[in-house]
Amino acid sequence: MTTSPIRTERHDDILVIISNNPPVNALGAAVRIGLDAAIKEGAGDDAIKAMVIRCDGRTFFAGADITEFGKPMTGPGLGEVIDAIEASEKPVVAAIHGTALGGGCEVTLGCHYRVAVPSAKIGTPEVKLGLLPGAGGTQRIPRIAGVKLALQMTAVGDPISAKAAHAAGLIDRIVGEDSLEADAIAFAREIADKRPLPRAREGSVQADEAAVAEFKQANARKFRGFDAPAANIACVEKAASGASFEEGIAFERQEFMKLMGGTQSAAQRHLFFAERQAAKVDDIPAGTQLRPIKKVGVIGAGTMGGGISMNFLQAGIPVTIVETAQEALDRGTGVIRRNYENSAKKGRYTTEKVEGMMGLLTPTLNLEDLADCDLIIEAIYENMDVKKELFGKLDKIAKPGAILASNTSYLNIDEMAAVTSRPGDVIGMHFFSPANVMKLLEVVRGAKTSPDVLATVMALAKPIGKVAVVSGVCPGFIGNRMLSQRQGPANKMLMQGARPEQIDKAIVDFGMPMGPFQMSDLAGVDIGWHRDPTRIESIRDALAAKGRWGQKTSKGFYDYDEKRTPSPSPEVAEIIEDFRSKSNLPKQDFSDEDVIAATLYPMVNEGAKILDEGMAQRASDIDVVWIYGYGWPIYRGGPMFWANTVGLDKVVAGLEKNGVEVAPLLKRKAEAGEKF
Ligand code: 3H9
Repeated sequence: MTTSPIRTERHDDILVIISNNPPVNALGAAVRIGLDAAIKEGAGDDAIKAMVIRCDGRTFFAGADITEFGKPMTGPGLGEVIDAIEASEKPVVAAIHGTALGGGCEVTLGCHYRVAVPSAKIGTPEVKLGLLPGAGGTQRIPRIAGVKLALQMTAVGDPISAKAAHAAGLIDRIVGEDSLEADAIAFAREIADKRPLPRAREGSVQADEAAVAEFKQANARKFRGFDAPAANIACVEKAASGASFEEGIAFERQEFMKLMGGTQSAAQRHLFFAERQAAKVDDIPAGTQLRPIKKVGVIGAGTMGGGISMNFLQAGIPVTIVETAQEALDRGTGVIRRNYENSAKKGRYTTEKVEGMMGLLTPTLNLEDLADCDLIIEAIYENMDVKKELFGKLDKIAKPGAILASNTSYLNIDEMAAVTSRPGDVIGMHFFSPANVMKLLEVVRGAKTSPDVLATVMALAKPIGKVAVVSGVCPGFIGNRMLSQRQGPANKMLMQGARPEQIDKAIVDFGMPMGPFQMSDLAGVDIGWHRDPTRIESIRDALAAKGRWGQKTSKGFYDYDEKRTPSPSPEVAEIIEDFRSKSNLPKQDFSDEDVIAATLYPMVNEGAKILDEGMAQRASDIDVVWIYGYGWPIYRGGPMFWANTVGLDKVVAGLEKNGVEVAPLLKRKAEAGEKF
């Protein structure tokens, strides 16, 4: 027989109910069964006057056990357990540390009282899994804390601090950081005889239609495409509608089940596990000794170098930043300071914090100053010869054991490693622009990269707020290699009569932040152009020759006004028509679905090749790259997950129809009825 994760301890007249279910005390079946039994134990014992629920380990219950979702349920449901706690005739006190999240937060709301340590956080992040708090949270939070906070907590899902929760009535007392149990027991004794017991279900909610309208408007952009926020809002509105608690709970259940059965929640739960899985490198043992990274060097103070530096400064790691000219160095450090000061204006940082971070930055023109750095990242322009020369120099300057990294977005890491005497210390760290904002870090493992170097860089991602994914060495790595498959079909559709704005719109409606032509305009139409205005072989050449270089010249595939609002360009339409009339491709009408199939299926196809070649460890890693590096809609779970939902046979048929050679792995999986 397995032992229960729940145990009880008696402290005279107080029963302490303790959960020990590492790593995060998820509320799985055994925990629910144990909690239910412990409450009955307290109720049935005349010597017990009150109960305290607390957790061992790093956190209070972090929610329902997500791995149980979609499986048949055993034991009592979480809602039933919470109802039993609330119905208890003896007071129950939640003693919170770490993060009381989702179902964990809902357990506390079923308790009659809540105490927490100052560092605790409380929240209902279910919306981030495409769900809603389905164990009474949407009905109890507004009854305790009002509509406004309930909307924020459920539909946005960010946890709040113990202090904020205390102010809102969600926490009754903040107790000592190191004396949670003793203080909770003392609190329980204080209130043991107080009646009536405060029960959240008995509270009433003040309707606040203005707050709902304002909230919806303020978050419209953030919620675009997602189903769960609206369901969370509807539940809170139900609570405030005068409906009884039971009616509210029935509505909550109905909405929860709808979301749980949908593709969006499946996609969002997939991402939750994919993100954590990505951090693991299959052939590197978990306990691998890491190299200490106490000081970082960044070469290049341009947009990338500056953004990369900011990540480390924010994490409290000193950075030495190198440029070749004083002016460029001053400009780069000036931009970093301005970015921080702007964040401070928005309340994200205090001025002291800004000064503290700037104090960790050492600008220099001397490459030799990198000699004491544990990690050196080059972020200079993409030219193999120049990078090789730089790695040769670094090899002589860097101290033994220092990690030498390149931020290249497509060049061969092995070639750079080969010019050094220490190829095992060389690795790719591909940050995405803006590097201080985008969460993805593509870590490129060279043929000779040592396991401890890879493990160190993977572990470094967390403190600097990145999600790391390992890629093998291939042109463009995982992300850009797949992206390169999108432009060709998009251009081909232009030649068949589609308009840039039509293609972009279909892709934006799908949920991507921008379409291929909007992206060209942002990146610069002239990037990679041969720079000969008389040589016009493509639409791109024609645009570049006319100075239509994108947003930076206020015209590219679109015309831009002074606020950078794009509008379709008659000149571009003419250029496209000119090319189209000279081509022998038949004119065609494209539906949005045609655009999606033509542009995104080839990306999935390339993903299958990447997987087959072992350039990505797993399909879910590819999904993480696209969600955190390119803004693929989270509710579609990434390109490989999305392909599964479309049906791999349909993807294959679409590729064949468009004359694309189907990747063998994709074909095999489709034929076998398998998924990625
Ligand atoms: C819910 O509650 C629904 C109810 O309203 C209604 C029910 C009817 N379940 O993140 P970490 C695993 S929905 C199962 O690396 P950290 C995680 O996969 C839930 N497993 O640690 C990882 O495993 P591995 C609402 C879970 O310190 C390990 O724990 N709650 C769960 O960086 C460590 O996780 C949430 O959405 C779970 N609920 O962060 C909270 N949570 O080591 C989700 C974690 O094998 N969790 N695992 O890769 C979190 O936000 C973070 O894990 C937390 C810790 C902040 C708690």
